[in-house]
Amino acid sequence: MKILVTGGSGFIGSNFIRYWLTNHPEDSIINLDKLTYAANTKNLFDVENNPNYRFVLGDILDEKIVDELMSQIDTVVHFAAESHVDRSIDDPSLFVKTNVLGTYTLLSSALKHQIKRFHHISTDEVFGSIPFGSDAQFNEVTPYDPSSPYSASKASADHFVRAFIKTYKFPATITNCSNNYGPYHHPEKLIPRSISNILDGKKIPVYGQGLNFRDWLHVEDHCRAIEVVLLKGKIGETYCVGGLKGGTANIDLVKMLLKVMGKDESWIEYVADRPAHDNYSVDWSKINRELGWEPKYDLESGLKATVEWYTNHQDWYKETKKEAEEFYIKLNKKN
Ligand code: NAD
Ligand code: TDX
Repeated sequence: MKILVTGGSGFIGSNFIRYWLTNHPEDSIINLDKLTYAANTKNLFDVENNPNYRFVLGDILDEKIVDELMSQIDTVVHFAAESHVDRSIDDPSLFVKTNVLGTYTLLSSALKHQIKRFHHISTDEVFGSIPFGSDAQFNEVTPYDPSSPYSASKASADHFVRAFIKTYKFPATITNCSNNYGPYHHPEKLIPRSISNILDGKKIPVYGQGLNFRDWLHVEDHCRAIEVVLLKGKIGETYCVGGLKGGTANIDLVKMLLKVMGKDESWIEYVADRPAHDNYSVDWSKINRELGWEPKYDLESGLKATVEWYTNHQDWYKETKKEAEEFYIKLNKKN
């Protein structure tokens, strides 16, 4: 395969590129990335000299660059997005541009160039929120009901992919996955923010009472899910991808992290809640039944490995963490 990866210098994209080049050395990858605040050029230092890898600095909204690259590849794996819910609440405009118009730009060019496969990476956040006390899970037929500007922009992008499939018989697949964690995760997000705060001698800010829940999926399990969909998935289909444990309350997750790091609960600081704060849990039985995928990582050992990775890579996050914490200070002053 000749793959165009978009947003390959971010968290999941860089893990995917490393995974794919290791497991499919016969394939080549072009990584189109704008290098926003969320990217880190150190994420792919070890593949930079791989002859099957090429980096192109550019925006998915730039039709000229996108058209030029589409003529050189047969498959697209589309990760590029503005990905942080708190930033979307602060200013939704870039989310509409990148996540909606950017996806549309890629779809039109891919259609024009008759590429063989377009795989769109989406999120469980498009389905809205699971009520407290319910053991329901999102699946492929759950109606869309986004809460944040971020999830609304991802839902809109998904609708365009689905409309292209129906209208033009466009060869696309979609995965809606739950919260990823693992190496190279930006320190603005809960798990890396918590670990790096502790390493820096600061408390962990928990929104509200910490009762909201997330379904944690190790990024390597996610990469294997994308792989199985690319190799065996049915064109036009959506697959939901989640972790082994299901919904875990943020406070329980933070306590697990503190235990791994040998700290007590005095390191928790309860702060103002996020507006429209959702709960997520994903039923991954379709991808299991039809394609044989299942997650391998249990949350306990996955978190232990992640704490170890961050402890050994404190230089990797120093600069990006500084910018992230400045963003949070600004956001708190506004609210
Ligand atoms: P990220 O924020 O870490 O990385 C996004 C990357 O996209 C960055 O490298 C950034 O520079 C690039 N990018 C942003 N705008 C661009 C543009 N206009 N043109 C080109 N490149 C651009 O994001 P992530 O956490 O790796 O998420 C990747 C994808 O997975 C996103 O589509 C996100 O919605 C989805 N997703 C993420 C999670 C998660 O837990 N992280 C869960 C479900 C779905
Ligand atoms: O400091 C914090 N304290 C806290 O309690 C932060 C940053 C978050 N939280 C809470 C809010 C959420 O309930 O932790 C949970 C996780 O928050 P984030 O790490 O911001 O992730 P989330 O909002 O769940 O979204 C993530 O998963 C789905 C990704 O950022 C999205 O791109 C993806 O689609």
